[in-house]
Amino acid sequence: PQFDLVIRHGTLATAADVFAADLGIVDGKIAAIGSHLAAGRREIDASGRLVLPGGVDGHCHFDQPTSDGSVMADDFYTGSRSAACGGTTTIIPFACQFRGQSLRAAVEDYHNRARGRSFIDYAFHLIISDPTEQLVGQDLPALIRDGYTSFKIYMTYDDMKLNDRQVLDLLTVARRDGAMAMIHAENSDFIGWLTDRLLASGHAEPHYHAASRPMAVEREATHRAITMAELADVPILIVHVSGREAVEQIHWAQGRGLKIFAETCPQYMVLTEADLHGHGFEGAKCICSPPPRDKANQAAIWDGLAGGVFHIVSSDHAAFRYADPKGKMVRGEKAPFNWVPNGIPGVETRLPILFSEGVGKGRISLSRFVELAATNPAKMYGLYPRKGTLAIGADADIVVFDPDRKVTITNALLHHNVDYTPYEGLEVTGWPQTVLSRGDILVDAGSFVAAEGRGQFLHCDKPALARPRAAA
Ligand code: DUC
Ligand code: ZN
Ligand code: ZN
Ligand code: ZN
Repeated sequence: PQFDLVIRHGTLATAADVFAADLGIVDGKIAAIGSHLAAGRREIDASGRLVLPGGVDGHCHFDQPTSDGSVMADDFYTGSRSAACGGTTTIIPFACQFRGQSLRAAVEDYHNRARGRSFIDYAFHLIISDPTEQLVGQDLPALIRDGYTSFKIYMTYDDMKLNDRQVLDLLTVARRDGAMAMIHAENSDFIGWLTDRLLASGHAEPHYHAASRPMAVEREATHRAITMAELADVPILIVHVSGREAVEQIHWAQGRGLKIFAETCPQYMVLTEADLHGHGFEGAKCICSPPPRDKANQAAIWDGLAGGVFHIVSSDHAAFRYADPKGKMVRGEKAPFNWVPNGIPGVETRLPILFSEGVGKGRISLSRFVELAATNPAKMYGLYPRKGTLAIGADADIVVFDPDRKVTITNALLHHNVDYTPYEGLEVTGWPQTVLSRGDILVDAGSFVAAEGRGQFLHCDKPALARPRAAA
């Protein structure tokens, strides 16, 4: 046969087009898209199915050490398994520097965590927590050259936050060396002050997490991040945008011609602050930062997704087991909210939720879905067109997606190593049926059949989107 694999009679969707075609794979790459393709050694009948580029999750945390004694639930084995089962074929987790550690040592540490473990291809973003002169002058530029072309900057969290001057210095490196800077925008002092006031008046239950990080905290930091990007004259990506006031800041900046990119996550589309209530300590299950807001903010997120303010949808998967002394209960189930590890699982449910709530409910088009979930993340991080689209020569990372399959999300269905999902009981329409990575079948009509460790490390190109305005 001419092809290793042919996917026949599906509806192909890219960020640009939706059309009926067969797709042929040779040596792990897409070799043909057309009608009446010749035979394959194996064939998949995709009648009534969508054929999509595999999802690219540009923001997830796996096996990242923490400073409070908690341990993330998912490592590269369970995390990449969960990703694949949800139709994601490329993950970009973080290599997080701890203070005093060289950036190169941090990267080596994460390579050791991922090597031989990941089921799917992966790249790393850097997290810079200690921008010494050596790092800014030598280490970061060298790593950017080596294919680590994006880094995250935190404006909050005591063990990672940088001050404005440090941020400006790093943005200057991003500009000169062509990296994409991702910014976690929340005002650290505001959070600390609000937290102290809440605790002093005895408001310690999990749901006070939301009151300690109101929208204004994120709005102010978003504005400040935008201003720093303007001063340094470099594009930035604001990650995990949670609601209207931050969307407004970004929209305002974009209207002034600044290259401000934005990411949001499913939790800001379907969860609200009410999910932080629950019996006893259960609200801890939905503690993430920024916190979920309310229905009006969800609507603002959808407006931004439909209208073009947002560029990518990621999971921000940062999972901790609930009933576990190394998880959400690291300080016991009476712990005040500020001692609960931040983050929720979501790498497996990202595509189904965005598809069902977005495409299924008529809020975004199918092409926009592909763009947000796969194409733009690949472009944002220098992996395009190898990843993120269906094109001749691209890696055959493909999802055969059943747009009609109704699923009630329940934790038992998922493949992560977490003892809950924040989306328990959520009904979605649309689920991945068959998932391929470089032509290998990882999920075969719903069953996970991948070989451990087959995932390869991806060196990222310098993203075109990171170029300053004048050079664009
Ligand atoms: N917030 C973060 O900033 N990172 C991981 C998870 C979270 O909730
Ligand atoms: Zn963050
Ligand atoms: Zn409340
Ligand atoms: Zn994160």
